[in-house]
Amino acid sequence: MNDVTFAVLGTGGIGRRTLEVSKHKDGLTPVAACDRHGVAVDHDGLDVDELLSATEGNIASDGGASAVKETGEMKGVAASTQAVSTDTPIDDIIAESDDIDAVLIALPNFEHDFIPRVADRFVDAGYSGVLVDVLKRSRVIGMLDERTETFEESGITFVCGAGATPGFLTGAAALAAQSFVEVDEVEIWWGVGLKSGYEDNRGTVREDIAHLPEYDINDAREMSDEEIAEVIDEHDGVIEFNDMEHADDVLLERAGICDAEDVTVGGILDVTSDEKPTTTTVRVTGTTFDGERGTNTFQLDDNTSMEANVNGPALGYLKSAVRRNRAGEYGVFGPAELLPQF
Ligand code: IKT
Repeated sequence: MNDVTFAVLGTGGIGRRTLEVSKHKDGLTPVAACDRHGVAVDHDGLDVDELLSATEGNIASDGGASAVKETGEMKGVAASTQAVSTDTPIDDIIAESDDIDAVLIALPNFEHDFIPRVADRFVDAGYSGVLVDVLKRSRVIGMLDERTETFEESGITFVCGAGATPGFLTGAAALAAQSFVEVDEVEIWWGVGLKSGYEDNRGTVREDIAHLPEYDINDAREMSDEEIAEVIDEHDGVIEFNDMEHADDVLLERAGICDAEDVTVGGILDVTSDEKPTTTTVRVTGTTFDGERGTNTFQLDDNTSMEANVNGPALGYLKSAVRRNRAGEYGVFGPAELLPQF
């Protein structure tokens, strides 16, 4: 497992931080990255520092899906000396994908079927390997499940929801559930402080706003940066989310741990501070074989950043999926079914 090559689709907060985290991981070589207007490929390994400094501070508010600012000056990946401008970035990566073990899809998913459709393009091109996404919404998992047979025939191992939540925290819930023979409730409660990280993570914030009761995913996609800023101001920079449609529920259900309706996800986002406004906690309540009722609790340290807690696991699940793929295991997997590799 010391020879895993991977590509990143999207160089917003998640795409770029994944590249950065991979520098600290043994045996993971990033060989391709793209955004809407540029693609960089080097099968011997990208120069991550150069790519990061070229893209740092110039991503667009859609989280890296776009790369041209109002000035018309080329920004994003196209600004890297390793990159070329392109109108077909995903196809360009697909064309190079024969030698790529895994592809991390780090694109905003404002249209629910967007990630499944990206997967279809890899299938149509004959790709066999690993696809990993960090999607959030419960309803997308069914769309991927429908493709299970196709992925199996293609030799694709697809890991869905491999960020923090769903992802890391779903996996933690699956471990915490092992004490019980009956799980009654899973509560996931996250805290994110994003003062200095706000610019980098505007795509994630936009996705979060779609979870507020007054908005939906279409509103969030269409809103201007100013309108997003107004929503944040209306909440004095601290927004609480309850009953988020996060795929942790269906991912825990499909792993046989509990019913989807017994899972709740919520949290607090504070863009006025880098401190977490609340401790990220997973509480799993259930009954043991010998009749005791209890709650197992898993907490993240307040000092570990969202970037660390999303991108470490995303790469951990990617490595795990490559191992499965090499062993001939194909289809759709969730984070409650795989233990991420370190
Ligand atoms: C995600 O990207 O996984 C979801 C985001 C929450 C991250 C929780 C991180 C918790 C922590 O670092 O303590 C959010 C819903 N966009």
